[in-house]
Amino acid sequence: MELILYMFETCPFCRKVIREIEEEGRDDIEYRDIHKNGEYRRELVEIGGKEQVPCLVIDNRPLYESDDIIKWLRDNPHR
Ligand SMILES: N[C@@H](CCC(=O)N[C@@H](CS)C(=O)NCC(=O)O)C(=O)O
Repeated sequence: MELILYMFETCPFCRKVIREIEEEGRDDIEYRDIHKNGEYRRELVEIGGKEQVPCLVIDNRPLYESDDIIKWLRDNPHR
């Protein structure tokens, strides 16, 4: 499964999600910082339809909302 988190560093909702990822000790998620890379920003809008972070893209399907992302992470632990 391909997991990509679109984010930027100072976004508090992103930090909340990243804290969860770190607490779970996951290494299966690629971070794409939309403030550091314009290509990532364009990708996010193309995949998700809006420039809102955090967005976890799960095999090309966008999941917005930090609480929903955290719930998904807990429901789908990395093995
Ligand atoms: N309710 C959302 C809020 C996310 C949010 O407001 N993110 C800000 C950055 S800190 C953003 O992307 N704003 C741009 C937009 O919503 O278009 C969540 O919990 O994920």
